[in-house]
Amino acid sequence: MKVNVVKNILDANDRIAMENRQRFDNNNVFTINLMSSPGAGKTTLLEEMGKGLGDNFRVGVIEGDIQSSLDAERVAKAGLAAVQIETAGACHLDANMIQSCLGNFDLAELDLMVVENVGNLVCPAEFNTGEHAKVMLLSVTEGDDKPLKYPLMFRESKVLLISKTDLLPYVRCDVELIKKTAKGLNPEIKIIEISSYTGQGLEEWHGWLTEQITRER
Ligand SMILES: Nc1nc2c(ncn2[C@@H]2O[C@H](COP(=O)(O)OP(=O)(O)OP(=O)(O)O)[C@@H](O)[C@H]2O)c(=O)[nH]1
Ligand SMILES: [Mg+2]
Repeated sequence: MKVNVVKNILDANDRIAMENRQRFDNNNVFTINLMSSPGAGKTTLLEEMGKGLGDNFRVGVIEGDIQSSLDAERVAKAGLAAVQIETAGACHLDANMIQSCLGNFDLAELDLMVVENVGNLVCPAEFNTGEHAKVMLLSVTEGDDKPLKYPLMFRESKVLLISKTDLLPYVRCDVELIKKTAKGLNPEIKIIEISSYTGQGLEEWHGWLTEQITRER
């Protein structure tokens, strides 16, 4: 009985996720679900994306946080159209939350939508929100054992951004080990080393996004 209840919730989420996906596709909006532990650098990356992509593409952002609108305020300052969802305790975003806030955007006016999920290395990977691709960050300060300890997000993501590489001289982190373990879990995963502080890897990241946006048009 308990198993059935859980299954029904996930079925309902997938149904709403399909409706969201249909709306994104109808409006030619490429959508990513951006996930990581708290503080791995998602919002800082979005601020850099505002500078790097803002002239060529119209970008919308849905910010998910347990509390506060700080992240939406940051990305709005960077020139991106932003809406904040406060989950009031929930540790992830689901398809219903995304559907409830899509009315805040003129989707026909957007090229790219980024859903910045709640900072959490586990639960966000369990829920489809209707995105075209899940993208995750793992910062070098979190430890090179994380793919083995938290495998689901690495399995579900199309892209792994290894972030804060400017800190590598100061931490014990084997980036090659992260890559090898992540590829073992998900052979198709694309991996880019990035630093929002120095700009390392951002051109490649923006290039990948540009390819996907152009394909969705
Ligand atoms: N050294 C270094 N610090 C970074 C980098 N990117 C972000 N930070 C710092 O890391 C901290 C957290 O960054 P955020 O962008 O707020 O992280 P987040 O993933 O959005 O955090 P949550 O939304 O709370 O999960 C801030 O102090 C940033 O300045 C980077 O490339 N290098
Ligand atoms: Mg953030």
